[in-house]
Amino acid sequence: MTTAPQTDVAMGMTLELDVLAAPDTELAALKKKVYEHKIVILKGQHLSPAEFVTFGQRLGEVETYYQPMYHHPEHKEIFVSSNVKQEGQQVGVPQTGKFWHHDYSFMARPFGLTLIYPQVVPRENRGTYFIDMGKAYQKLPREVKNAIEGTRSVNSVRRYFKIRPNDVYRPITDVLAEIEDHTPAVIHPTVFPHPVTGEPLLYVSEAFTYELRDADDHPLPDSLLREVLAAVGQTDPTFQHENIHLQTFDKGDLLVWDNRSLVHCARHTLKPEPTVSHRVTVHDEYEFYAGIGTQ
Ligand code: 7UC
Ligand code: FE
Repeated sequence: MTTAPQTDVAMGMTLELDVLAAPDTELAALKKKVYEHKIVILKGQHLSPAEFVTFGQRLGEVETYYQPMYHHPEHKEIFVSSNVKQEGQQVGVPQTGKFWHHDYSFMARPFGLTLIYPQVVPRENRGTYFIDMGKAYQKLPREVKNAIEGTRSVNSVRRYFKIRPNDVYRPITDVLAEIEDHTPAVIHPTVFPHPVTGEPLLYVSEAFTYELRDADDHPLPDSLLREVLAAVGQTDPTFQHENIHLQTFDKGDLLVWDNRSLVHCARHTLKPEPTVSHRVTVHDEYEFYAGIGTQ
């Protein structure tokens, strides 16, 4: 384990890999590259939906999204983000993830790896914004680091839960109560070491984190959470903050990223362009953070 900040490693690298035929040793090497560079772009992929799921299963335990509305019609393991109708039918959900978040941080056991395989790539506004929350943590002012030491973050999907077709005509209080019942707020450490690199990671997001609590479970002033989110770049409406990285991709690219280290935000398209992407999410062989679920 190293605890040194990885300030000299650039975010994102490309790799050529036959993801189905590669031996397990190469998949282990791929994961090491993901933990080191945070994003790996696998070029020139031609995978069917079933093969994409198989690749995910080769990397670990695939997590199926908790809401069926997002599922690929034939492969529930694939989360579909799409604004393109198929035979007049909506498949998956349009406009997903247009807010800074870690995937599944509102769940008790988030996953370490997110895989995105774009199917229809927009011509103009392609790409996803990322912030490396390990590097962002290193850059926090000392007094902010001190103020959040030993604190915990409280996370909920409630602000970004999507109204489902069947929710039409339901009283909003029923929908809100259902969200709290099915996905109650969860508590994670505000900072935890990456299980592989040892790098301290700041685990808060503008979308899902709604409160910080001290070690005795007392809420901290909202101003501290707002200060942290602003300092790392998650409240910059221009996306010009120095921590923000725009990762572009082409058709045939398959992105694998470190969902412990990175927050991401889908690009706000200026024009409504067709966009479809398939996502598979994977628990790697490490605990999300040491001791998760035992507190
Ligand atoms: O519709 C969406 O943007 C889905 C979001 C609330 N959750 C994605 C995730 O994996 O956390
Ligand atoms: Fe996401």
